[in-house]
Amino acid sequence: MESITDLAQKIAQEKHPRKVDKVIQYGTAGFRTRAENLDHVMYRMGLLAVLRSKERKATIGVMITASHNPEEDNGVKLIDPHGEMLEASWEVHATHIANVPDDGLAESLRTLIQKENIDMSVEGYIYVAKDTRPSSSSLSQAVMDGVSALKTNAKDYGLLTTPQLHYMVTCKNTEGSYGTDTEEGYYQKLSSAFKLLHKNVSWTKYSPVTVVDAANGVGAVKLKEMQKYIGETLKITVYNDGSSGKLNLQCGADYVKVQQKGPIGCNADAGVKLVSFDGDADRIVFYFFDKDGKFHLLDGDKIATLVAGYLTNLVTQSGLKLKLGLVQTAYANGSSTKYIRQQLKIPVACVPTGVKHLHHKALEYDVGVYFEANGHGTVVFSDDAMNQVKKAASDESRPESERKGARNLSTVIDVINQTVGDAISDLLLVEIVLCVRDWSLEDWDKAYTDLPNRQLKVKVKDRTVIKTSDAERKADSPPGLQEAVDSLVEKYPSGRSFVRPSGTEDVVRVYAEAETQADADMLGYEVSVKVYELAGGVGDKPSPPAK
Ligand code: G16
Repeated sequence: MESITDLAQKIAQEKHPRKVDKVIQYGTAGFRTRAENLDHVMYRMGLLAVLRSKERKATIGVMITASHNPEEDNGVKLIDPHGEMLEASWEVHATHIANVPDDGLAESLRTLIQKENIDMSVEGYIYVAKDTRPSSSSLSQAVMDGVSALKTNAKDYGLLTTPQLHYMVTCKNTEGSYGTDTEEGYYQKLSSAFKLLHKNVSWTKYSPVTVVDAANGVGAVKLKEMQKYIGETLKITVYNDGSSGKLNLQCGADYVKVQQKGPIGCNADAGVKLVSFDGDADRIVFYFFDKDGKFHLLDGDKIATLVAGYLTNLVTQSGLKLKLGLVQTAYANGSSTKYIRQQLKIPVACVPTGVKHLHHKALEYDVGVYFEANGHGTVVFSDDAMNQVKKAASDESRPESERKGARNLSTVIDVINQTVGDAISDLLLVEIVLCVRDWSLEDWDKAYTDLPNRQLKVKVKDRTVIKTSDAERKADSPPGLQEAVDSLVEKYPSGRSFVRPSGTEDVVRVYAEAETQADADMLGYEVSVKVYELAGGVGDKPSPPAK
């Protein structure tokens, strides 16, 4: 009789054969490449999700998205039981299963089952969702085929933002204590807490009007849905909503952050609160134009400082002794790190790119605020901190002011999607802080001034030749590259630069900051040339910045 793994292989060979030889790696946030090369990967990730689910004895999530990448790409992110990204040791299994030749698939599955000691009689369960890419439907079907090949049930949510699926997985695995695993449950929980915090606050400078560029992605659909629950409390206008433009093309959080300008279709008066999501709505950046038409960006660093400052106040007011910390990556602007240390006086850690690293580090604090400069981040509270807050909120022996602080903290916790960075939840959180502080975006922007910076991409033959250490701030290989970067950096006042291989695109990323924009642009360019020369650049050499 054929075993279940043999059967899974047979289905792979017949319906989802591996047609490409190129090895694909589980990157910063899962597999990501041209959609036409992903069918077999998706089928196999359906299989892998089932094994992970049986091993963890919990529901696992599979999100079909390539987030900020162009529409032609697609990808898959696997979600572990507590809504976090797939554990690193299983990323290795995922890469192996994704790349094994078709006729070796059954054997590889058996080896994995044995290695992880998986009890195949345990019933697994999988939650699946997808973004709005044209390729997402058939790729989602490939995942479902993988799940059913191992005789396991799945719930297909259809269209969701990535953070919504993280949320659903957590709700299911906490048996509802985190919330209800439905879209309505998500909107209800976040919007009720938001409205409660917004109530009875008066303002003169804050504006409850926000204009959102949804990157022509799934965030548009879901934010419009959220608006129904929020009502008049916050008036959201959504554009780049997928009705005409292409996903992430000249729009979205990544475009705005990297290009340091408004997206296509952005046509706002001075001071209007503007926001961009990315393609799967797990990133958010804010910006505005001042009266001289100058563009001001409030990125993940600024969001982190705003939120951390607010939470610190609430913790102090509640009288609780909770340790709050902030986590950033090398992309964090030097001015933000200085502000966090010197003004907010909050401990700050630096980890490699990828929310999985930030999330993990943030869990070391009672209240861990983490944000990548690109707008990807959230806040996590330890179980103990959540219990303390809940208890303090109703502890009659405490002064009313402390109870009020704890009550507000407890409500804020419900606005936050703690499972992963969530553009919709982060939007509501920022709105609360701005409203309570009675701040316009200009007021928020004044907290500190970013050092001018530039991000560039360099195409190389094989980006894995670049190996980094010290939270990606040093390039250990190829030989000579770090020395070259160091001597370039020395030429520029307040200069800083690093290079790292992207985990979502086939490029090497270069970051540079300096005291003036011209210096940051020149430093970025010079470092890019060194990458091109020393790391096997292909195509045109990087061109100098426009004068
Ligand atoms: C993903 C990750 C982020 C990371 C970004 C860019 O974002 O979740 O943590 O910052 O990729 O990564 P890289 O520089 O390695 O390409 P998203 O929004 O695309 O899923």
